[in-house]
Amino acid sequence: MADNLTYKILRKHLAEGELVPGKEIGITIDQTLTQDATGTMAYLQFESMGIDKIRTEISVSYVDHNTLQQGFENADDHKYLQTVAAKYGVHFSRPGNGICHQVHLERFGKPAKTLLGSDSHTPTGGGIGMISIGAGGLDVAVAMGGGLFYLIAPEVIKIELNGKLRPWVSAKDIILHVLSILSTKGNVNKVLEYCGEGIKNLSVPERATITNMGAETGVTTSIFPSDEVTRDFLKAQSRITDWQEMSADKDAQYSQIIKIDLDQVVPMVALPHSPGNVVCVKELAGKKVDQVEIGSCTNASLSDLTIVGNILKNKKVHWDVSVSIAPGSRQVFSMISKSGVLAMMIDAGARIMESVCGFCIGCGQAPQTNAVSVRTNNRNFEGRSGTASAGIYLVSPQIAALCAIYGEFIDPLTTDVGQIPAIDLPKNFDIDDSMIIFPQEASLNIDVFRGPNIGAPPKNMALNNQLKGQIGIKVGDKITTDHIMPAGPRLKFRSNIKKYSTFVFEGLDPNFSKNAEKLRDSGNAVFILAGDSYGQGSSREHAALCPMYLGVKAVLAKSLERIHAANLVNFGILPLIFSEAKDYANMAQGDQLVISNIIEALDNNQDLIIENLTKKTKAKMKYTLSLRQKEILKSGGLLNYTKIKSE
Ligand code: MIC
Ligand code: SF4
Repeated sequence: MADNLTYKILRKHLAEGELVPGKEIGITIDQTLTQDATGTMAYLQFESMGIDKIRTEISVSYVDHNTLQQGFENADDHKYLQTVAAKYGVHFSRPGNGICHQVHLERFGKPAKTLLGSDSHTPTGGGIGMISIGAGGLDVAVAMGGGLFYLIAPEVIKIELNGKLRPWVSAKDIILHVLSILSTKGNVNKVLEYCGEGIKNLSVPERATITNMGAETGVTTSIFPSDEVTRDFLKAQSRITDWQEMSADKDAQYSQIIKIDLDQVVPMVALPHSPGNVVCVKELAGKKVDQVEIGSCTNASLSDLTIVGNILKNKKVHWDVSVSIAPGSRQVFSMISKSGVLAMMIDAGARIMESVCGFCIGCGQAPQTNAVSVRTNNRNFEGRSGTASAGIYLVSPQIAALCAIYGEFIDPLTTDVGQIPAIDLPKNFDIDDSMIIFPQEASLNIDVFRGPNIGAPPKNMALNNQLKGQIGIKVGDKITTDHIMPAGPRLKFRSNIKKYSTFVFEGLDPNFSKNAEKLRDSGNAVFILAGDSYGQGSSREHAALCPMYLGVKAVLAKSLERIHAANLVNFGILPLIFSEAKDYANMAQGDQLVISNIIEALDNNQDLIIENLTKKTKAKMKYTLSLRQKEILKSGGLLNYTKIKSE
């Protein structure tokens, strides 16, 4: 049977189910990664499973999100992560070693393997030819313990790249172009598989920019074949033995084919407040820019920053623009310092930041009121930067560097900015893994450090046959996990669910959590009413865990995003979809609802009926749940389900 690359790797890892698009399958996971923001909860959940040691080939715990240490919380959490990693045999990448996806690509990613990460940009690993999927921390904890990861066998879309990019046009423009075709909606349970002669001219980090930001379309993952380019990258990382060739069979089948002529791609920009609002940079030419931020797991590789440095060389950043640069990893940081690129940046007037997520997740560098902030990362959700009134514009490093110099948007294809500097990249990267703590047998008896910010993960109760309660909030389309569970300064409370829960929906309704708690304490269920694509963006399971803690029992939406829908199930919250959109329109915050006969309906695959006592109407709700997921829901979440199964 001729397989595409995705199915080739999935077939090798298939442990349960039938590999047919649309059906639920269980796959084995070779590698996992966590980052600190989702990691503390993932390891607390892992600990509660009572397993003595991880069972994956390799699991890595990165600290890259919460690195601003204002107060004890983050430092305490780092120590918890370090000690818990040592105890269970997890590699620990210390704060400052770099952003999880960048470091994983450099040091651990392997073609043909499966990687599950508690971060939605885990598909970055697709750049090296692995099946890399983002999931909630609890799913990653289960995988670390040797459990399967369940997903819907995806439809695979072939993206054929032909030709060669023009000077000043880059990999970022390719993925922005793809986003302009696919948008951020309607791509759940699909995989983007890249091929065509055009990929030969794309390095592994460039491919990784494309697979990284593929997450914004909502697909399960994206992947490139493993070829000579992959081999050269692994060789340069002194990891040639990790290479193997992998590509699709000749007659492989795809559900859709998209052809892109790279010669025709132009510099693109995603306008506020969605990565799907893509236009050509030309359309913004002349628009004033207030801030430029270069970095993140999308665009902070050695080649990205070497190009930026050379564009800035012997120039000064515009007097009215604040420019910061954060290298993607310590390897990149160290190499640009030795090559002179760092000096080019400093001399131009750029502010140099730690190699962490930083500005991308709103930890520092919040722009001024109403700012036009030009950034090289992957998300520009409203308020994510830390300044609600600012607009974030997502571009390539090349365009960001031009904005830094000119103080306005410039299209280098239609304005004469000179030739793009030619850069020479070294044949070998500098290898120094001393900021990674490798697990040692001797440390297995270690005491795990727990600061006062660490609280045990709350548990849910088994699902009731009837839910009676109130709509706690009504929200519109494209609500992101950043809307549900704000990051930035709130991030440091992620290991303390009671405290973090007080910020649920903070920006949309500051009273939500107080009201929900009151309802919960008086024995009422809380319902969330949502439009299309609810739960876009990050993998943060706190967007399900904290609402669960506040008494949310069901999300009633027009449609739901993959990772968030899975997280809702994992925490025992019903993910329900309106059969008719008009029912969403007819409901309002405060409406009293009853859902009856839930268990029987789930068992018999029947729609659930919501009775709106306030409006005296009824609404039919659908759901897409596997048998396993129904059992998880009935048990009150994945932790309860796993316990019941092992008894
Ligand atoms: C993001 O880019 O939104 C994050 C912050 O990395 C999240 C993870 C998180 O919420 O901690 C993600 O992408 O999953
Ligand atoms: Fe970090 Fe931003 Fe990448 Fe998320 S998208 S992992 S916050 S750099």
